[in-house]
Amino acid sequence: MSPFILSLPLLLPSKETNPLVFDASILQNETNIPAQFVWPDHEKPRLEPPSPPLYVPPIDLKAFISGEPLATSNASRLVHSACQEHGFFQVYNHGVDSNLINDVHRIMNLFFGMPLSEKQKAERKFGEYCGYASSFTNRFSSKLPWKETLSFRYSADPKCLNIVHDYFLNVMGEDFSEFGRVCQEYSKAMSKLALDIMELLGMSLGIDPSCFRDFYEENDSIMRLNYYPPCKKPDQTLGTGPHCDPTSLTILHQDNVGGLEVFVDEKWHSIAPCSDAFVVNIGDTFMALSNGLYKSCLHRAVVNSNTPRKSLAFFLSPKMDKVVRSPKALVKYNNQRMYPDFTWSTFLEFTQKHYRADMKTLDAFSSWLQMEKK
Ligand SMILES: O=C(O)CCC(=O)C(=O)O
Repeated sequence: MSPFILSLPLLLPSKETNPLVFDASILQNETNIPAQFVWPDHEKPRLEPPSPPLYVPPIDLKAFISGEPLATSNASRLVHSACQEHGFFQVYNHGVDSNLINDVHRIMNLFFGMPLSEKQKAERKFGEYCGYASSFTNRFSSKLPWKETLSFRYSADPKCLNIVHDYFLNVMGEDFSEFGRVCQEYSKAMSKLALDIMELLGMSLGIDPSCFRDFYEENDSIMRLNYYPPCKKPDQTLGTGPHCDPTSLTILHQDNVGGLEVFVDEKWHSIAPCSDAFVVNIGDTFMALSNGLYKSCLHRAVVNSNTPRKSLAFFLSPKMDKVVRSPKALVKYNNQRMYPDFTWSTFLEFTQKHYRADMKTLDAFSSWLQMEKK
């Protein structure tokens, strides 16, 4: 057995007691990757020939915000068709300072470059969604993703002004004050951007643009830093397995390495990196809010043999107790409500107990809610 698997036995031991851990600094040089990271043949990525890129319309957000009628209707039209088809688009001229984005990439290099024992000070506990995790090893015993992540909560509630900074200080100590400050600032910028995008989504659905902006004003979101070490067998594994985001809206910044893929028309398509733009996608909760008009689509990340890859994902979510209920104006399209009312806290709990690596989480959750109500 390879030395980087720190605990025995090889198969997943009892969840709380003895989780597997991997040390990326060793694992990235292994030519035989551990069986837990080898995905079944039908799910292995086809790296050659590369999947054709997906067309994700670039939206000039500044032009949209300016309110200029032509720019506004163009943006709204492009977003409407992309979200009906697959739920992915890109925004540029978004107003987020490029120095801030570079700062997050810089601190990520520092964080993930630290020895495993240091990173483990922030280790994510079983059943929690915040903290450092390598490969979700305490949740699954097979099909492990080839990545390390650091996740933390962001809240736009004015009572939680320093929530991210405080998190870093509490779990990592005073030396991480600068990390915390940068991540706090970045999360705040993402929250602001998400609210602008919510206006655009509202307009594209033909409803009052303030409707969704107001709904997410005090959002309770999750920020995740993804670090994908190189892998000597990139055709055997996946950095992030196929999944739909249960959250509302994801705003992703990827470095220039590439690896994000989306499942459209029964094929995996890449989304080329663009450092000036953010990739935006609809999550399950917004799909419910739009009464199923906008799609939450299956996506994944592949890895490569030479270059580490980084991505920053901001997962917008409503305040925990807000009721997710599609506005009346959107019900007329389908003549019925597609999903029962729910709160994000119930859905979050459900996803932690009943993980599904397919497009059916929202359907399974809806059925479960209806059963509970009977
Ligand atoms: O890294 C990427 O490109 C995708 C990340 C992702 O899908 C996730 O963190 O849920």
